[in-house]
Amino acid sequence: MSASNHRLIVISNRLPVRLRAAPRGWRAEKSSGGLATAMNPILRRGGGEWIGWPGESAKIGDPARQQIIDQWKSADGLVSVEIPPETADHFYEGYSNQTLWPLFHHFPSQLTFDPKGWAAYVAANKLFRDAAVSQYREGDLLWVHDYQLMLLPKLLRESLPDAAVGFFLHIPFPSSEVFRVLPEREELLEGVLGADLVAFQTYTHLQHFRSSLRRVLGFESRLNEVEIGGRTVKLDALPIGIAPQAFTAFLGKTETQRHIESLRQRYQGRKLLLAVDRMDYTKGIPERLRAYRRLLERAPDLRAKVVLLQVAVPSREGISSYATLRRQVNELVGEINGQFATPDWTPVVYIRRGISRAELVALYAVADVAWVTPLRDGMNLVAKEYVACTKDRDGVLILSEFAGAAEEMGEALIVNPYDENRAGAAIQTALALPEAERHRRMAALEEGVVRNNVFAWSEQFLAMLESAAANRGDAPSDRPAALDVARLLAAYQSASRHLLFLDYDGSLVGFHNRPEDASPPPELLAVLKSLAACPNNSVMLLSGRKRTDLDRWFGDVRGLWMGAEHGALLRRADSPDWEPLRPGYSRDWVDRVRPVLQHFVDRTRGSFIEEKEYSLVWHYRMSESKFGDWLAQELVAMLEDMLAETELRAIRGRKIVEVRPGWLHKGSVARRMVELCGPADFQLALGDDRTDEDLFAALDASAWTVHVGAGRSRARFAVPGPAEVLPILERLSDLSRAS
Ligand code: ADQ
Repeated sequence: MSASNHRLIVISNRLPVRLRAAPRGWRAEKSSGGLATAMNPILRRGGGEWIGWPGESAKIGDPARQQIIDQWKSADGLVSVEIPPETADHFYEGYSNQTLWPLFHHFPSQLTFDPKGWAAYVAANKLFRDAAVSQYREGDLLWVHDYQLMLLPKLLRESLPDAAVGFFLHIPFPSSEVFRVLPEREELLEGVLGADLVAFQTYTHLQHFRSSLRRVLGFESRLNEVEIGGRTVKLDALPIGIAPQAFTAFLGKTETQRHIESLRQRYQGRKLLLAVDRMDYTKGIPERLRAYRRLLERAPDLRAKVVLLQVAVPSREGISSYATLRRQVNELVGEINGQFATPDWTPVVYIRRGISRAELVALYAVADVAWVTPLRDGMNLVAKEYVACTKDRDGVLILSEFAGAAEEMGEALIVNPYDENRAGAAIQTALALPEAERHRRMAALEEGVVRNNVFAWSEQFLAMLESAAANRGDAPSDRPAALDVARLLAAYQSASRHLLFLDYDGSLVGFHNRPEDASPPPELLAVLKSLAACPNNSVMLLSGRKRTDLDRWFGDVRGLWMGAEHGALLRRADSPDWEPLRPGYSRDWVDRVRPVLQHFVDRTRGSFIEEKEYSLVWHYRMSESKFGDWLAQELVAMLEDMLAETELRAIRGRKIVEVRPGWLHKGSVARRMVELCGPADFQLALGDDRTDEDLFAALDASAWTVHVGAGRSRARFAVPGPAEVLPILERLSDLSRAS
């Protein structure tokens, strides 16, 4: 159990209980899902609460209904969110289940845009917000679940800025190509980013999310975090598990044993293939049935020796695509049985209803093979439940490569559910596996299921949430304050040693269409000479430019330190030579990356490649601005994938995309400079773009970090543009001369 003393508030679309209209009054049904099993002990211990929709919106305010809801609240800490029927329909069946669900499972063909869907989704998320805000007490942990509530983290952040908010997505996050189909893609991403921690079932989903942040919002993220509005949002992959005991405990019960006995008798001498699903098009039920039919056609010796038992619990029956699926499954079952059945053998046994835990556990215990082949699934708990319940570790799991579970259950037979031939062949392989092999695989799977159980999962999530919330403020405020020049001058004057880092393009001079045109004006050269000549000063010009540019323009400024190519090359104040930050570095990669950039040059009139010793740069300042920005976003996303295994990074600057080694940034060279020059009680860093952010980050918190231009930065201060910089440097130089 987590050591935390914080109270937990779980917020999910559904409560772990459900209200149902009965002929006379109301009925409450309990859900024994994995989430409820995991959360209940934590909620009970900390006096926590669970906020959700009771699953029914009829007759809100009816006294008998209200009585149940009040009792849930006082006895079990279950807080009902009342959603008016009209909103509930468009929110739940509409936007959640007919837009987000199909799209997130890579089924754009099933997508419908309900015109009232989005407004209802927003309205419903606000109702959840109101409920959470009314229950919240300082120090509580708010844990938001799943795709129905993607706007809630941001809504909570606005109402409760200091609250610890976590978000877990149970379903897959789709590839950015699919995600960006959504008209409301920006709002959804920004909604989720209101949380302190956003977690997914697998790294693949996490990577997809990061790629959408990049392509849709233009946000750069690291593997495990992203910064927004001065906050750090932690990102992680935390695969959900089951509560194994909640299943194994049933193995010993008389009722389960009775079921096991009767199943054994009924299927004696035959191999039982088991499939258990919610009736949903993502679960691959028709595909499985077709694979089974193909198998029976191709392997006549298996006929009468196998039985496929398909349990499908009805789900979302009000949605037409689900009704179509149901018909399709009915037909396939009828066809297969019609084609192959004999008086004493039915090839497919089809159960279309929910079954009791005892029946389910009995089926898991006796099945020779579990056939778990969703077309797409966030995780899939059936796979884990089967593993927990196989008796004497005998049994084989066939698992779809498109289930999140496949990423951690490598000892299963992994199949592509769309490949009917191979999926059927996997059954033959499973049935032919030697006993020792079956045991070996099942023991390894079981070990994982027991270790990575749902309690470990929730504890890990909550521990990470606490730490993420505690460190939320570590991200520097991204809105620097206007620079108070008088204070800067006073600090300079009262210090005895000064260290100055000056970026060039965009900071000391404005931009030119061609980089070679940006030569320094005489008054700038004069002030640099004067500052560099002062013995109490160490002044470094730190630029992304090539050394030849810097030599040509500043080679005769005595006493000036220079860093070329973001500091890959260093020229000391007392030397005309350049020394590399990493001697012996090989630039073999350039020939591989150049053609990619060339491809973008060919598509974008006015853009060109600049080749440096340590990097390649795509410049698009002269091309159409919106198109260029959009292509740059695409290019960086593409390069991020291509370069994932290398030390190279693709970085966006002002109207450029630069590819260079990850270790090469202004922060490294600034640290080296501090080592070489010794301590200074006044540090100033001036810069205008992304590359300067590394410099700002590397300096002490007391350094005068100044962002040149508008917009976000981790610098403490800002000035409007390069025009303001020269007069400041001139006044510093006057002070130097005066002292
Ligand atoms: P689901 O899509 O509901 O969950 P899944 O993980 O398979 O999918 O869970 C289904 C649950 O329902 C299992 O516990 C299973 O035992 C039970 N069940 C299914 N059919 C049943 C039947 N006929 N009778 C009784 N019980 C039945 C979503 C995501 C998943 C993710 C979970 C948890 O879609 O990918 O694994 O959340 O995060």
